[in-house]
Amino acid sequence: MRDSSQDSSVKSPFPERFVWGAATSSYQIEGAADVDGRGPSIWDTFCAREGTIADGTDGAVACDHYHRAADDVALMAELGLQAYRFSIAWPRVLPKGRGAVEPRGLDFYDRLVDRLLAAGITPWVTLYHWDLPQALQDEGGWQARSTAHAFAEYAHIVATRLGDRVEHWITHNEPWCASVLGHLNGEHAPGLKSSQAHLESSHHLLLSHGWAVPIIRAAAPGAQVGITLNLVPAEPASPSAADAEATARFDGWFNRWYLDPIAGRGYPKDMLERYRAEGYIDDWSFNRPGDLHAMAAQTDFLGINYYSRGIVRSDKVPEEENAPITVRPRDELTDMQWEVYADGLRQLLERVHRDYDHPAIYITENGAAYDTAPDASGRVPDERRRSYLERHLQACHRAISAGVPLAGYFAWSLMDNFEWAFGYEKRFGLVWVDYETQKRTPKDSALWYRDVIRRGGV
Ligand code: IFM
Repeated sequence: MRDSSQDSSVKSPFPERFVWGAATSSYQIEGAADVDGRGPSIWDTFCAREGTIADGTDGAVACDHYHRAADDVALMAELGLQAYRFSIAWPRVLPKGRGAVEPRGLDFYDRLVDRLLAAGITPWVTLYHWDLPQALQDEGGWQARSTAHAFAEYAHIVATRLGDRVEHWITHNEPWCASVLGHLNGEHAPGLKSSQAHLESSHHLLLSHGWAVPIIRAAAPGAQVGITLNLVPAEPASPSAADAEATARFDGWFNRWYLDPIAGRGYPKDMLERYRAEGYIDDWSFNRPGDLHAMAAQTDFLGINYYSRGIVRSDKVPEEENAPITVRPRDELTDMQWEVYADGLRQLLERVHRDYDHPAIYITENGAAYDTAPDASGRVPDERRRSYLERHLQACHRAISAGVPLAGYFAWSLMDNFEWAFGYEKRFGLVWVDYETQKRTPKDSALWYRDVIRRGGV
């Protein structure tokens, strides 16, 4: 138990009921891809395609969490976590995406929830963290409205089974990534590169979120339900009008396209005008009457994933005609080449609170990839991660002091894992994973985080 009021070394005590946790996702840690009736997901298919994953790997074994869940929960307890955010693998529960349920898949999550509760750790369930059943992709994936219907069925099945014990539900993780990286850039599964697919998929993701919220509430009365967005605060690279316009566009594309509909404002008008003026897509018929209303289902919280800021330079005017750049990234990058910019988190939180006024906000992911390995003594001295986390928690504290209803923080990630198109090369974990032996070693940052939790602040 913590008692920050008596610990004078805590300079930034957090509210008494603040939730301290860590997060993972199914495809990134579970492995056991062919075990207990799990169907193939779009990530199995994508990884099998030549050249999609930097180190040529996949999630077939990953951290083998499926077989090691009991030990992993014990580790979480040792680290003092109060909450654990994990995702359900849809193809474990419904191998074909809809229809026949695989009881062994559901049983796995049932046991996981029981183990967490027995260890005093609150489970936070994410329903979709990108591992769509391949069978649904074969019918059009998120471009098809039928996938949103299948998601509603899946949400009902999972919430009915776990809803007597799980009180915190997240419908989707980062619909920007699923729609942009998966359907526009082709960097993520299913690997499409189409603007039509981009907007169709984002529409059906948000629609399925809206449909799922009342379904979860009905199956799990009293549950807290929300969605997690990855948001990037954007700044113009110079004071020019061109950079201001590019920044507004970036913000609309990255942030407001998701924030606005779930807040009941529909799609941002300026973005609709831009897309229409540019002829970005031909066919808007996916947006049917009533959809925007459904997307705006009342939620209990917004989950935000924050990693870095965006500094935006226009590509619409020749460089020599634009104003000189005045804002540059700080000279501190993680292994993802993402700028470390902690105050962006404070700015983002204050902005989202001011503009959208959600009843509660949780940081559902924040963390950094650094490859610090165990030293000769077996210790993992990952000072850069510790410092990253500390500075971002200080930013959270400043936001709370400014009135933001920030109610919890989940470090990304509990353990090193499969970092999507980067394979196993990027390590975000608080816990080092030796992929040969599957040995877990808490890094210095994990031990530090344990103390932060115990003392209730940094
Ligand atoms: O690993 C991912 C996670 O799955 C979603 N959010 C960002 C993380 C780091 O890239």
